[in-house]
Amino acid sequence: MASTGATGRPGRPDLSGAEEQKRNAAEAAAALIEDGMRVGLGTGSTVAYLLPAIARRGLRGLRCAATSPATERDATALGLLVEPLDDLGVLDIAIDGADQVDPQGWLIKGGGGAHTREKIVATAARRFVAIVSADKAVEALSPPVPLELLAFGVEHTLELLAPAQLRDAPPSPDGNLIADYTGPVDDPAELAARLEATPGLVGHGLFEPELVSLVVIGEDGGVRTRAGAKA
Ligand code: DER
Repeated sequence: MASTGATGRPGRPDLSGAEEQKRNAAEAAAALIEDGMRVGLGTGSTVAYLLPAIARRGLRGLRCAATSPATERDATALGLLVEPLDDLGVLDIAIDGADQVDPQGWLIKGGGGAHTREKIVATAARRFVAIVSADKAVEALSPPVPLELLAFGVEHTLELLAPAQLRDAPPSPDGNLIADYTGPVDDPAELAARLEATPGLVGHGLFEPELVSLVVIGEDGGVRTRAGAKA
């Protein structure tokens, strides 16, 4: 018989600390989804709680776009309909984890290397909701900032982006290399502009506040939310 633990709910085991907080944030965000919505699904360990939370709701007519092959596989296994982003048009909502969230609403994403597709999906959605455990809410952003780089001329690109180094990670699903910028992140807007002006950069993990509609921060026993700058 499945253990219910102190939660008293079958299939919902007791968790503690950051894992419980991730689950609380994910379940609160899953509650924002309604029948018939077009939904962007992020990638990572917090989204691993989101996918079953969405599936459990038994909503009708959901159409989802995934930000990674892993999410597509996991969502499909849970019975969610996953389609190419370009078949869905504008998404109603996208929900994803983050590595850091600062008080101004900037995010750093890409710990799992999926940040380029994640930013495309976040931008394709009317509402983008970030779900994080409480430790991800920081006073100031700090390195690393994940990067995705074209393989062509990558040593030259890394010099332009210095300090930056390739990550020991597989290429992205789009065949690009994953790297990290390791310098200061004192002015995220200035750094984002510098990264975007560098030839060879495909994507970076700084998400500006204007991309984010809501941040759901999981806590022990609940969540708190912060409105983002995107209406
Ligand atoms: O790799 C990513 O971009 C993830 O979304 C990351 O930002 C959050 O991953 P986590 O939920 O495993 O911490």
